[in-house]
Amino acid sequence: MNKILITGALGQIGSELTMALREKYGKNNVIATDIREADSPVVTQGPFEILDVQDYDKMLDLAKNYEVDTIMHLAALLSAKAENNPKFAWDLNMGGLVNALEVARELELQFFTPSSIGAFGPSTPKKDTPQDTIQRPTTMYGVNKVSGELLCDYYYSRFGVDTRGVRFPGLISYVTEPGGGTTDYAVEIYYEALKNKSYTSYIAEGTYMDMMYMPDAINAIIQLMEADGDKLEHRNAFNVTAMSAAPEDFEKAIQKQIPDFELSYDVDSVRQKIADSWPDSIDADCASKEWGFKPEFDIDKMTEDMLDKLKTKLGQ
Ligand code: AKB
Repeated sequence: MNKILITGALGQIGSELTMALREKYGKNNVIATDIREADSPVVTQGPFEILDVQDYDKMLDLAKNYEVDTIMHLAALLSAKAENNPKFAWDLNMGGLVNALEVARELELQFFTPSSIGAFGPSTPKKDTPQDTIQRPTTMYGVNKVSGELLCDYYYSRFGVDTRGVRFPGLISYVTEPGGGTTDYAVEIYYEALKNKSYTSYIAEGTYMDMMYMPDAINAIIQLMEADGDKLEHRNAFNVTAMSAAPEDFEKAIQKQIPDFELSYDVDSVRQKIADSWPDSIDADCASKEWGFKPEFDIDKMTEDMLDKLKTKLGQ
């Protein structure tokens, strides 16, 4: 991995991954692309191009012109948004993925794309969900993610494309807010804790989902991409997680820093149904064994850092 093209670079993962990769591989070696421009260092501090991932010809041209050897495909609609617009989600999530895989096949590039805990469904074992298990998701996002995992495996076995990926849990970060996910409450809660000392959760008490702090997610991507391919058995959809948490766990962790913080609930049935169909806790053993995955942040360490960084961001 020397020269990298990123799609969806202004999204929640992309905006931090782009900057981390530029730091490590040199700013001119990381070409950020997104469907829109924004006032962001991703756009101003290195190569940036407008790209709609449904435009195969432009994606191929950019990859050729910049002579990249790796493509990281991040552009996608998240779970709640996909559920509101399933046909568009299929077109964007699957159309974009197949275009990116085709570019990787054509130019012999290394390839990364994230899957998600959304690739599991109600018939999946809920606790310590194994790496290889039943995957019958009941959301459009989940259908996209399972299809994507299979498609990446197919491009590896059929065409020899070096495809790699992880199943991300909810990702928590202070840089860019997620948009349209089910786990977004776990980011909003920190903003509201600082602004109002209170938060109303759209996810019910006692609903456990896996979560991870963004620095651990960025390290996981880089570590997996740099791992010895011969040692990878699973390649495309490694379970990764740092914690299994419910809203009241965030409440307790925040109260250690802001004692008068209050949590209340006003459950959103659409997102609650999605959350209820996902595992409570996944098992990341294969990622640890095959490429040394080891997250650094638990909920308390993450909360301390998150509140600290957000205070600066919000000018408090
Ligand atoms: C979402 O909630 O849709 C994402 C995910 C877990 O894939 N954060």
